Amino acid sequence: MGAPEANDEERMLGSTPGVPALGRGPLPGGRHSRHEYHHAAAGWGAARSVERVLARAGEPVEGFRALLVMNHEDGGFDCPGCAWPDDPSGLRLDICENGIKHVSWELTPPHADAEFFSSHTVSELRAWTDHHLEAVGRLAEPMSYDPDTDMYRPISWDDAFALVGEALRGLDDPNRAAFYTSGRLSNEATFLYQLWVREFGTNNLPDCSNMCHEASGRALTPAIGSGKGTVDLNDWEQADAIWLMGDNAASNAPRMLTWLAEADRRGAQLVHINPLIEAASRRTIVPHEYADMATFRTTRIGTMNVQVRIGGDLALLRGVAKALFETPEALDQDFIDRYTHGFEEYRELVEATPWADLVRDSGVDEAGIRALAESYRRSERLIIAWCLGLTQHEHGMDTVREIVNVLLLRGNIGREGAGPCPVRGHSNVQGNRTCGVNHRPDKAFLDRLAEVCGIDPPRAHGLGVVETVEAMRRGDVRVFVSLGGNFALAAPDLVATAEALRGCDLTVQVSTKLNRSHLVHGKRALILPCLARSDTDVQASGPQGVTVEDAMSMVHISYGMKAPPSRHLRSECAILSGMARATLPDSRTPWQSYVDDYDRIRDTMSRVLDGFEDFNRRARHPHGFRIRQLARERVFQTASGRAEFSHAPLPDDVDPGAGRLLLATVRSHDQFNTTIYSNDDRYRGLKGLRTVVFMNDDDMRERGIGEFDLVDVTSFARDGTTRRVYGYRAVRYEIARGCAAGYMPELNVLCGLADRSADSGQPVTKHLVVEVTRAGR
Ligand SMILES: Nc1nc2c(c(=O)[nH]1)N[C@H]1C(S)=C(S)[C@@H](COP(=O)(O)OP(=O)(O)OC[C@H]3O[C@@H](n4cnc5c(=O)[nH]c(N)nc54)[C@H](O)[C@@H]3O)O[C@H]1N2
Ligand SMILES: Nc1nc2c(c(=O)[nH]1)N[C@H]1C(S)=C(S)[C@@H](COP(=O)(O)OP(=O)(O)OC[C@H]3O[C@@H](n4cnc5c(=O)[nH]c(N)nc54)[C@H](O)[C@@H]3O)O[C@H]1N2
Ligand SMILES: [Mo]
Repeated sequence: MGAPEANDEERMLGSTPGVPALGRGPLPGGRHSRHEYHHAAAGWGAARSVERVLARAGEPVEGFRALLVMNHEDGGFDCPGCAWPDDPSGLRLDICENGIKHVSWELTPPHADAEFFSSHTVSELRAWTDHHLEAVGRLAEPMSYDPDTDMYRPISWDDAFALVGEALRGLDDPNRAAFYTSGRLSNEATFLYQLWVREFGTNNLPDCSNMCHEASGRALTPAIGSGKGTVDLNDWEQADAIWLMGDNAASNAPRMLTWLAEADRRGAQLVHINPLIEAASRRTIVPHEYADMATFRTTRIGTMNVQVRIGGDLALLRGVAKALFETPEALDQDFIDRYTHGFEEYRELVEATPWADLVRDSGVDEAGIRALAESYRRSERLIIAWCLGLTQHEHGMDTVREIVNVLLLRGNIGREGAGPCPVRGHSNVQGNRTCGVNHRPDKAFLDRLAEVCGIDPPRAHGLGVVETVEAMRRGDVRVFVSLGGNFALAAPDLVATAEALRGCDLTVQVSTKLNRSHLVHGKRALILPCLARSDTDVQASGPQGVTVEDAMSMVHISYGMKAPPSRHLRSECAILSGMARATLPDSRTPWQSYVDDYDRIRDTMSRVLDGFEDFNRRARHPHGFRIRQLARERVFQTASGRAEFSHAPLPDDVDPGAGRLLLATVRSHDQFNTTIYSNDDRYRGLKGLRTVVFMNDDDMRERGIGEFDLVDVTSFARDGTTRRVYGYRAVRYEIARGCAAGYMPELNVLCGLADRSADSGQPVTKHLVVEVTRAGR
């Protein structure tokens, strides 16, 4: 592993013709390999990989102690990884390989300190890969960018807050600032954040949801009157069919494997709908079954794999509906009559759609679609779960609504063991929305906020992620504040996003680890280091807990367990209150009192937020509480007061054009979004390489491309512009014909700002139109 070189920055962008691109993981040693993965998902390979990560983190004993209480009812802290719920029965140990990686990565020593920053210029650090930046360790103290030396220098908290306040008060319009959130922020910090931002006077609250499940929330609301799923883990125990659409559970929600394996054991139908055949669709050892791991006994999971083409899910679901309509007894007519609206129109639309169109658009033959419908017909209770494979598309909202349509046909909403289940990403991304991070807040929420908090919140909608990048590029947004996350690498079109950030007067990053967003900064820049979820948080009234909401609307309190790695760190609530006071000197909001005792934040929240009554008491209940979900009780707060069938036309963008492919950007097994642990992707059988394009054998042969050949990838954006990465490697994979896949964030280069859904505003990062050619041609 060599030292980084100056042109490595270019190579990470893949922008040098004829030179192999560099991934954002550890510097590759030049060796990469491919093997078929025959073992179970989450078996011994997972255990060994955990060992390696813990060894690297350097604090195995502390690390293990923190891990063993993670996700447990008595005093543990909530896993900062994915949003899959804990097991309320406590019967399942429920820690997973990837959760362990995320926590141990958080528990690293604070080596990103003043000494570190005084030894490296920012230009020098830019040539480091993103893995190396985070591997430095935890951020140790507040730092401010000094343009004269091109280095970050220590700054006191008071001076940092004053700088933020001054910059914001100096703007001629509050809408010239934007405030980003990544989904790890606690509910309490989220509430303070949006309160500060709205009291300051803008709704510019872009968040990672804008790139993640925005389509799910926006589609579910008009369909069932709530933007959230209706199921909980009890339903997962009762379902006799579970469809997993566009979700790589083995890597991204490993604790779900437990539930899939149990469902399989009781004979439930499990269907994986994905253009890639992923590991979780075959066999697994569920994370808590250590005895099984010792004996290599695997649990079969996956009764059916439906290899849809990219963007073909709506057509597939409509085909299922078409087959169901052939046997009226398959429909729950009673439910449809009592609880739904728009059924006849939907039936006409479906019946008028020829099989040929459905087969062409889904990429699944008629027999395959009918087999799926038959499986549904045989199942009494169906859960349809989905993740990014469905949302990061132009027609993501229509597809989510088609899921609801298909569930409604057999009365599968509002009863045990059935319903829609968006699998959320970040551990608290759902809670961020509930607690007010939303650039399109509804009137009722703003009215309550105004009344309870005595502020006058702005009413006009604010900017989402891509709109923020565009506004920064135009010079309309001058100050950018980021609570967690890594905007510079997570947003589309990395080159345009970097230009946008560099144009700002001030960028402020509240973070735990060094990342690209600290190096791609505004004229002035601050790094404000905060406590992580695993750190103890002591304020005037004593140790503080914070709450999160999981993907199934369960809210529970969590306490950090470990002494903070540096005494200079502050909690997110304290940093927010410091920035708020400096920005709003005349504010009547009791900022300091909120920080002294988070119960006071929760008291205010209980008066503003629906379903948070008696918040302080209920959050301390052993497993917290479930936010009431009316759709679960078949009360649909929609325009008609019933669940709404939708009537979208079939998407018109499934054919990328002659010679072109549709490319989906996905995660490897060894990364958490922009945090890259290694260059391996165990379940896909790949070692030592991230700059790859997974392709179908026939598509490779047609282009004269062999395994590991160097290829260039050109993308065609909607505004007619093209983007290119050079020096990637083709890898043969069981992926639908005409489709390709590669890793985010490397391939974010290929997604133009114009490549976003007109419906949801989401970048279409699972639906890029590309050409793959042998390198140098
Ligand atoms: N370990 C780990 N856990 C994570 C994360 C992580 O990076 N690492 N990220 C977290 C976050 S923020 C999120 S949002 C989730 C993401 O969880 P996932 O949604 O599982 O993430 P992706 O890797 O983007 O993969 C999406 C899946 O969609 C499939 N797909 C692509 N296009 C289509 C399509 O057109 N139709 C269908 N049906 N499928 C398609 C891909 O083959 C892939 O299996 O995971 C969360 N959990
Ligand atoms: N092409 C493409 N692009 C994508 C996606 C895709 O599938 N394809 N997925 C999108 C999705 S689903 C998402 S959610 C976004 C993710 O976008 P982000 O949420 O912006 O990115 P992360 O990589 O999760 O952020 C990691 C950083 O968060 C900071 N951090 C970690 N823990 C904490 C904490 O407790 N507090 C604070 N303040 N900071 C912390 C650390 O400094 C770390 O470097 O990316 C999106 N971008
Ligand atoms: Mo996400």
